[in-house]
Amino acid sequence: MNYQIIKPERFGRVELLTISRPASLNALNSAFFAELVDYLDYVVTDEPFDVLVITGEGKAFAAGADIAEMAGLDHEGARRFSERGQQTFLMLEDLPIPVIAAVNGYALGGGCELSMACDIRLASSNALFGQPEVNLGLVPGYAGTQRLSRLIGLGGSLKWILSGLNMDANEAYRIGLVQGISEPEKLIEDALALARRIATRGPKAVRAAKFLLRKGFDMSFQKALDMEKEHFAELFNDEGIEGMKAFLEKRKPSWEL
Ligand code: DAK
Repeated sequence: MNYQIIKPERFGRVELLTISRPASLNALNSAFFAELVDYLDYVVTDEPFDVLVITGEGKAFAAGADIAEMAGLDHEGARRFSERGQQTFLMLEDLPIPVIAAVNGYALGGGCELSMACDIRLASSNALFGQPEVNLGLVPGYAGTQRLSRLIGLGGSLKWILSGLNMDANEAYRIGLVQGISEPEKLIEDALALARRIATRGPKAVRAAKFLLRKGFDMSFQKALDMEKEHFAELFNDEGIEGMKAFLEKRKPSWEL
């Protein structure tokens, strides 16, 4: 597929994906979703790199679902619209590799929901987060009502979603929505540095750790522990052996097994 809106750029074992529709503040429209689904299909099938970083071009990460497109929907169309967004963001969340959102500006509505489907959020100091759907007489429709409370708790989520207020990067950091703040000109460098750091750890261990954290979150504690034990043991069949051997031999591990 020839992408018009998403722009992938490879940096070794890390890929930077830029949402590029700056005249509409990267508002998420049908064309964006079609391209993202195609791209995620390719990433899941080929796993051609180890960490994905997502950012936006210009002054927005994404200012929400495309209101001009949404305004024409009827009841059934809205259900499909919401379902497509939910499924796409689930695909993103379920990628076997880690995904970092480098939030460079507005992350509102669907844009905030997109960042929350990523595993880690780094924000530029001028980023603005919010779920302003109630200002439009709507509710978040891309899992915002569910992911925000899982990330920051119910009380804070009720405050932000019911008020439709925006929060700045410092507030987002304080409540745990973002995991780091960078000066705008350093954001991509910092996000790529974190991505490279992750990409040079044991690739199977990183994938297993993401899977355990994500899947275990919605399971009973005991079931999650059983699952952890199995993945822990599995790594002793290959990568873990090399990692521990390298430590004892005082050398860097070679993950090419
Ligand atoms: N959709 C479409 N176009 C948008 C947009 C959006 N979300 N946000 C901005 N734009 C467009 C503007 O219309 C403008 O276009 P032109 O007039 O130049 O053609 C251009 O981007 C630049 O925007 P502004 O001129 O407004 O720029 P400012 O710097 O003055 O203001 C702003 C920036 C981010 C404060 C402002 O643009 C703004 O308030 N934007 C809307 C933010 C917002 O409300 N976002 C949430 C969208 S609702 C559901 C499924 C999904 C959802 C809900 C329900 N179900 C199916 C149930 C998700 C909903 C949303 O995400």
